[in-house]
Amino acid sequence: MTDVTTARPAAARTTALPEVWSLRALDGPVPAGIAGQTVPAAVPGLVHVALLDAGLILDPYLDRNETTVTWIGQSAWEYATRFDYAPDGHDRHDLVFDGLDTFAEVVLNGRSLGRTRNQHRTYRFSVDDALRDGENELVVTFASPVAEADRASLEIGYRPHTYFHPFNAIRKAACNFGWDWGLDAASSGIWKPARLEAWSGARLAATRPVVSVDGSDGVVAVHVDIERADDADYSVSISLADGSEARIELAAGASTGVAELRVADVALWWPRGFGEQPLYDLAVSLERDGDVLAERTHRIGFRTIDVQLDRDEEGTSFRFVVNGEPVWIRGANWIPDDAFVTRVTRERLSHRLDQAEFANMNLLRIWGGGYYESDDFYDLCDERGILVWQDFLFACASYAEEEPLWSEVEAEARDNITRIMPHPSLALWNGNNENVWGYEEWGWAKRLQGRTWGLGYYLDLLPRLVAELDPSRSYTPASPWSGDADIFANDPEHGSVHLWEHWNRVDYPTYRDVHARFVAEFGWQGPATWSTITRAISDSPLTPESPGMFHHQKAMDGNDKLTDGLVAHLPLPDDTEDWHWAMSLNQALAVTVGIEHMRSESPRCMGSVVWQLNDCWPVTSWAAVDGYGHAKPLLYALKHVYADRLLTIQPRGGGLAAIAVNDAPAGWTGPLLARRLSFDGTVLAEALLATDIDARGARTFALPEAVATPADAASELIVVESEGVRGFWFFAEHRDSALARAELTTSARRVATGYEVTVEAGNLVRDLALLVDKVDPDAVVDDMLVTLLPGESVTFRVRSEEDADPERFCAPDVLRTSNQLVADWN
Ligand code: BMA
Repeated sequence: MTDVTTARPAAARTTALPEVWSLRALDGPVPAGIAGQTVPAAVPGLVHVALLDAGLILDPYLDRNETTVTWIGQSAWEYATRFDYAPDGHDRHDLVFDGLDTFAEVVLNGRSLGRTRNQHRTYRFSVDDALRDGENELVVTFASPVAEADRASLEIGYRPHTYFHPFNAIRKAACNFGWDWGLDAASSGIWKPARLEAWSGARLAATRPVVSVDGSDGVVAVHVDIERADDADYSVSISLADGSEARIELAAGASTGVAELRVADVALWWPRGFGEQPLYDLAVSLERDGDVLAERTHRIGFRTIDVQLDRDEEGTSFRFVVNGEPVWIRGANWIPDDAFVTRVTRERLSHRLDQAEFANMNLLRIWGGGYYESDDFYDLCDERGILVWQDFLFACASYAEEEPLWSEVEAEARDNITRIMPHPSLALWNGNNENVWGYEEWGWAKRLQGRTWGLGYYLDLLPRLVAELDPSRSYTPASPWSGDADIFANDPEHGSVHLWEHWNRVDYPTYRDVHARFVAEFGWQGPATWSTITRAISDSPLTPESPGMFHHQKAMDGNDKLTDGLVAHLPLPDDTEDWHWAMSLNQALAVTVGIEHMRSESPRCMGSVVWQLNDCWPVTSWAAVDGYGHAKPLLYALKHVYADRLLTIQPRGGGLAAIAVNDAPAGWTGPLLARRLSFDGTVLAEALLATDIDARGARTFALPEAVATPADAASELIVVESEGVRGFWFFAEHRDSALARAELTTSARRVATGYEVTVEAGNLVRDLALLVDKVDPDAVVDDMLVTLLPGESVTFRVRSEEDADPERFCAPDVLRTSNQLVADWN
């Protein structure tokens, strides 16, 4: 046991519990070799991770090993530890668990402290009747989450849900039971820190800084709740880094208070791309007679954030406005970064957010089938200016509103709103993922036979709790959401929309047929990077549908959809590495088409949140970063299409138009050159257009007919450029175009940080990419998906510590082009 705080007589004292406990299976279909064994288990941690660390199970991320660990979620588990306690003079002692996953009973020295049924809550047990001087034995048992979900689904009554288990009958991360990108591996464990807290008189129960901006002043109203063990007079002192201070007096009987601090000429917190992220330390301390009993700090930021859903002549807006400035959202959806989420460290989150920043993103939406994220996640977003949209944890299902769920949801929401609300990056609370849409369109109403389905959470309970605990934050009941319960939730003209028909059934050029106000989800599948696939799957031969590959594709008819989505654009290769490149490229092309269109409709459309940034294991999915953290080509496409300045060519009014979208803080004034070229580089027509685009503005330039009309669609393109920004339009799909074999002159050399690879194009080369992970799985290249006109060249910078032959980067399996896929096929 380690002392975490230095004790003064009256000061609360926190003692961490041991970091390693012992774990054993209690009952269930436990394999003979594991039954009866006790293994060390980290706390925080999960059963799967402990068994993996002990070498008792196969890595479920590899091959089809997932099927060999299903027994774990069907079994009951026991975590046990011992700790010493010596009387410390305090009169109250609590065991605090920040998270128990999920159906636990906590037993101290043989005495049951209570049972839990909600992974997303914090639990505090008073242990004064059970704590012993000297050695204490603490046991936490977990019932099978699979069995408990099944049992609860009968008790509370069937409710429609997606995928394999009734996750909606209990409060545990939905995707832990499998998803269309997820591993079906429900775990158990003490998944967040646990500790013993000793205190006397009173303790700080909650501190909620409600931030606003008043003229040039920053204002923070600090709400404080204490838990009392006596009737003494307490005071709370509050100080802000700028030197301002305030006090709350809590006389006998009073347990809550609020004090306001004002900062003159406050430095505003901005999302990235708009300004700095100044953070102010806010310290709150609970005192009695001058003695400090407890302290807590937050890092706050002063800004206003509104999400505006206003009726207008075109429907209903969906617009993020920060400090009065509309922000065009260049976002991605976020899922848990590991199927065993306790393995996600701050360092890993930081790396993932680096990748989001690399792709020029300014918002992440934490999707409701996962978790309320860790404090580290929000801290890092605060520092970087990445806005956070947080779903409440309801996804793709209907949810009973009866007890015990109603009270569990309320308790969970109170815990998490209070925990997360101090963060300036938090922009929006959202009631659920797709549940209103699902009710309206997926046939749930019939199956529900009049039962509750969750609307009471989204329209009543959750907005009430947000208004009470986090009154300055915006709330939407659902995603998608039209702004009005009487308007179809997924109406593109109203509010947020999820666009899935294109991937599931239609094709990606039809993104251009939708004139949305805000796209909160849309996406296209692609395989993981090659190094990830070959690390996770040992099939021989490895094919798109060999057993391991097929197992790592969780979407319904996923491979058929991949093929259907490819063949209109690119030939379907029969070689697996070519297939891998074609599908990876097509994923990037599809999302590019979608986002260029959405940005071209700015400001009618005010955001794109692509599905999805990350993965939780090695799998074929919609992610831009795969399950081992490697960027897929899509991440580079996002970097291009989310750049501050975008030039795109779009069909408009029967012809073509160049649209310049300027999300930079400065105007864009350079002239715009539009050329129709033959693939051999001959200029067939050109026009010089004057630009004058406001900061954060957009402008449409109709292209003259001579530029917009091809003589031979298969062998011509349009290039528009201005101030180093380029946009392309090809009149024909890749597969129907006269793209020839790429004529490349390459040179590669070792440099201090890795390699430099220079590629010169002798002819038109499309979508040049370096799949550097084939040389070194940890290598990172600075750009990808570059199109070169004849005679142009590009130098790629590869970060790598591997000592490789530089020429490897120029080999045709690494140095990829779409010419490779098309030329020999024609
Ligand atoms: C969206 C998400 C997820 C799903 C994704 C891909 O609807 O909300 O449920 O993983 O589609 O199908």
